[in-house]
Amino acid sequence: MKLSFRWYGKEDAVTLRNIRQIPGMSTIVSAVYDVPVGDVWSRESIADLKRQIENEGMGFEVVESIPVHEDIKLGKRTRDRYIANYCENIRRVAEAGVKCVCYNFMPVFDWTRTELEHVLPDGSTTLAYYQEQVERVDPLKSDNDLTLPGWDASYSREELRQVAAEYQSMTEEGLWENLQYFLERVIPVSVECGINMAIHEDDPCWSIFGLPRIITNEKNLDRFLRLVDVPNNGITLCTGSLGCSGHNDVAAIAAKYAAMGRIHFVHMRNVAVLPRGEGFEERAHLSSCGTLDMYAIMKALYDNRFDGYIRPDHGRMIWGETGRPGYGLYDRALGAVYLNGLWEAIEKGDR
Ligand code: CS2
Ligand code: MN
Repeated sequence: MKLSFRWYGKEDAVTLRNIRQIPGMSTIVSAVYDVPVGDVWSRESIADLKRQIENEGMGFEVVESIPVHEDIKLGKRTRDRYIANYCENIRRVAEAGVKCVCYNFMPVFDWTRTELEHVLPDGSTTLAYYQEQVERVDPLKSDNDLTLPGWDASYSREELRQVAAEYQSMTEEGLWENLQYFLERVIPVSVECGINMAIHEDDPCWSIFGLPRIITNEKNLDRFLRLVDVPNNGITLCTGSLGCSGHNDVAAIAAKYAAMGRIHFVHMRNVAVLPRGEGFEERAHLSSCGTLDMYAIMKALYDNRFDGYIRPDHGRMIWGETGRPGYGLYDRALGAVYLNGLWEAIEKGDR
């Protein structure tokens, strides 16, 4: 495995020097964050990221994310222009030495939580999703002033309502068709440039606000991989996104797709799944802190010869740290060290 860490660029309170000091850290996961979704990234911005990262002795090999414009997901006529821009971004990051691009295909909302600072018994704070709170928020009613943390702040309330409303007539099948249209155009470019495309599962992995979500379980991942059946069309295995539903056996899923060579990137995160569909809380990486067996997942990857990138996913806020929800330094660094430990033990146990 290649240990990696997400960095939000110069604006990030976590510095590249901080990250470099985590043992075993080799790769930075980043993106050009200051251009609107759908635009072409400048070569200068990409080169600048690369230069900063390499100056700290690490590599810039994973992009998370090149976001997919809503017009592509909606299948609008304007999508071809955005797909052309997407392909151009793939070419440009490939020129800079990037090997893997993470993205998602979730309508309107990326990850959704209802609390960003849920206090755990040890005084740390974490991201949590309570179904009952989600049900009280309906983004389709413009007179409803409730919002959820993590929503794209670039949308005004009214724009959010409008874009969400555009999906009302779309079925899951419609979204599948638009995903296929996108992949049929983008994957050949990624093959040509030697980039592995890695779709991120929907987070959480079920429909919210009546919007379709399709990258949610093993059956749908099978279908996804068959849409364009080449190795470059692969997945980001996000353990927390799949694992927040008790129906997904994450270790079995890891084993299956690693054996097929279709996992290019892994997000390791532990969650506590609440009973009776009440939701989930993100927890420390250690298996005993949540529902997921992190050892079993790492072993499944190892046993099936996974050799892609892994990063610790969201961390809690601990030791008084404040910052970007899920993306502080301390708990993610603890996560990285834990992943190193699991991997070393699995590897040596195998000799
Ligand atoms: C990330 C996502 O913070 C997170 O939960 O995993 O925002 C992720 O970057 C996107 O879904 C991938 O496009
Ligand atoms: Mn993730």
